[in-house]
Amino acid sequence: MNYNERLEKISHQYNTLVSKPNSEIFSTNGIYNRYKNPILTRDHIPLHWRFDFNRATNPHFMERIGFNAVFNAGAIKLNGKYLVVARVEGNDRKSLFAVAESPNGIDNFKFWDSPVSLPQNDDPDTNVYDMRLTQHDDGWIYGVFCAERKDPGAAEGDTSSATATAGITRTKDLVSWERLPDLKTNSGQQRNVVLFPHFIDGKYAFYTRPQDGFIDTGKGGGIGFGLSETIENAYIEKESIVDPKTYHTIYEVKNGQGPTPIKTEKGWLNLAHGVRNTAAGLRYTLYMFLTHIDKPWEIIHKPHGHLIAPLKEERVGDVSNVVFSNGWIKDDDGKVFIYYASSDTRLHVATSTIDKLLDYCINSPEDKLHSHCSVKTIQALIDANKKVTTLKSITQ
Ligand code: M1P
Repeated sequence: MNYNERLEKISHQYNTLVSKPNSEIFSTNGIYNRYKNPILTRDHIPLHWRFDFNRATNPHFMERIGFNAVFNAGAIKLNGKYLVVARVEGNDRKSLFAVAESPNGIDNFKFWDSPVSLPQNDDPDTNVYDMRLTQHDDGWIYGVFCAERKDPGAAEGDTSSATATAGITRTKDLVSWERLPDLKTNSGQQRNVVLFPHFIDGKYAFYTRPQDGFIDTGKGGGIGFGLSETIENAYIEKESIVDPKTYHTIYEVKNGQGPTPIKTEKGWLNLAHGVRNTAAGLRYTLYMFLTHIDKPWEIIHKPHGHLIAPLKEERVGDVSNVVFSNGWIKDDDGKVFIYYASSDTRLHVATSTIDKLLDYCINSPEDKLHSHCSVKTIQALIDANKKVTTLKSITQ
């Protein structure tokens, strides 16, 4: 194929993909609906980020800059548009942030003209990812993300060890970003840090995830909570654990807060990821809990197990058996758009409502941590159902 033929074919494929309608899939669990197509993949990356369109310098119309994946995205609704700040990973393994916009939250996501140009501090980061967006009481939209650097204490020849800290940036429009110093805590490292939207006792409040190492949380772990006097030099002296990692649960190895919690009349809805080990490696699933309206560090309801686990094609990707979420949007009518990524490869949406998610959190049984207790919970439902006429009518 010559330059013109390739240009025409690739442009046609791209335009078809980014304007493809999405459709809701029937949900047997009734809690949320998945959608037929991922909302963003590496093929959604604009062609002018990838190809040199100059015929003289690129006569074969070849791709010059390759992208590997689009996944874990922060989300916000601004001026009527559904916006995600996605983790875009290049073929060079570097992640960056890029804003994509949709008119309805479920399809037609298109990246803005350029990726986010994130300012650097005195100690430049090597890699950045997983931004959580928080519209704060102070008037700014904050992006808190993982900033990764080579471990300065790594032994000679160790070219893998890294450190993770929480980077902080703020904006009013997702176009211009101001970089603030990274969060300081007394834990070894931090990932999955989320800024709470309100001041607590006049202080900035963060969900944290203290960890001893870059991947292993060690004696740290669990979703933590702590306060900082200022955001310009954020420092948390003391973290308390809101939701600890726990033996024989879906968050046995580690867990992390997902997006900024959503305020409801009955408390704060929280979405988090839990990680357990298997013979096939780590398995990441998403779970929920409800926290006290005035004490967002106190769990008041927590359903057993996962809400979303990798399903069918979601199970396979660069890091298989993973679902991860760091963004959701609540609409004025109570609809909730949950943006979740599968296997560190692509981004999806699932929809629900505040009513359904509250019902799920409040009325699903909790994990009683033993098989024999699970049997009792199931038997209680069976016994109750025996008295219900709808069950009688379908089993006759
Ligand atoms: O690869 C799965 C996820 O691993 C990390 O999450 P956590 O710190 O909880 O292990 C992150 O790198 C995340 O981006 C990634 O999706």
